[in-house]
Amino acid sequence: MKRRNFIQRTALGSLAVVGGSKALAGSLSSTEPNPKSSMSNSEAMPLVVATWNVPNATEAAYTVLQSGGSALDAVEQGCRVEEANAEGQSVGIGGLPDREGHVTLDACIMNSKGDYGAVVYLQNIKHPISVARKVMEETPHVIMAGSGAEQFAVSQGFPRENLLTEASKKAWQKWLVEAKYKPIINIENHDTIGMLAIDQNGDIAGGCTTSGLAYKMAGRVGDSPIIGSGLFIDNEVGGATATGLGEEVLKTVGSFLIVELMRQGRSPQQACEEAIGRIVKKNPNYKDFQVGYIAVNKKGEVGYYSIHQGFSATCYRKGTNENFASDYFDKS
Ligand code: SD4
Repeated sequence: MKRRNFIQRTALGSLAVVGGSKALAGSLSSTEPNPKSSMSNSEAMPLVVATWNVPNATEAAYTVLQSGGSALDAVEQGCRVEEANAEGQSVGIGGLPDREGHVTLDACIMNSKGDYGAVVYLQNIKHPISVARKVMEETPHVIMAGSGAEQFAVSQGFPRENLLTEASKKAWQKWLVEAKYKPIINIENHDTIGMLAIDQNGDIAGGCTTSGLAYKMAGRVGDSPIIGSGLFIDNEVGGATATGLGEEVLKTVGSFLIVELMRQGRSPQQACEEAIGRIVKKNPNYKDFQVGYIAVNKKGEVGYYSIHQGFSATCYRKGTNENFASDYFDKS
């Protein structure tokens, strides 16, 4: 893994160069100054921010932006890096399967014009983010599902591949023996990739890609490919994307909510905190699951927040690729 220029920063701003992949616990309270928010527009662009600790993905996206590429191309290229990473067990190849051993992928992409494309319950295709883009650009539709989406992908030149790696197969077989159906959300590290980018023109795009909940019921689709839930972009305002227990993000239409809150004047940080607050308020059992959001506004300010400790965001701008530990609601 290439970790050049990769710096981990706590939300309070102390820096440590790291070679590992685990985020430091953050403790930024909403009242403390966010070092990112003070940047002016011109300093902040271009930028890319992604859920979790994914320096290779943000680097790929930033490379596109630096060479004058569009935010849309950047998020597609960035998401593809994690989709191709067989060691990541929550995105693309190597993703943990559903209860029946099938790896099913969800992804969506949205551009600065408000166009959107998504695939849900896609099997055997390694790059759902690129298929989602094809849905957006090559069809009159916005969402394609299951075998129809797979046929469409093949017709567009995507190869069929086995996505179930030995490691993920073993993990699934172990789970079968234990036979407990409980959604597994990794609250500590690499997980669903949601990515937002602002290009040199100041235009915003986003992508979100996942294999969904590990050992989900066959047919289950989460928030990640659903417009307004896993991702939303409004080029006049900003963008937001989600990771965590998709059912709760879906029920609160979390990413759309964040963008609308920013439209009403909230900062990205305040908007993410409000969206997490709505989930917590409705769920006395919030200790049992994680949700994390990231957001950017048109000024290039970035926010991120989660229910529990362990979530982080990777931001590449001004030539520096940094992982920021997220502040979180549950301090108990
Ligand atoms: C889902 N939101 O399918 C995804 C999973 C995820 O961190 O983000 N896990 O519900």
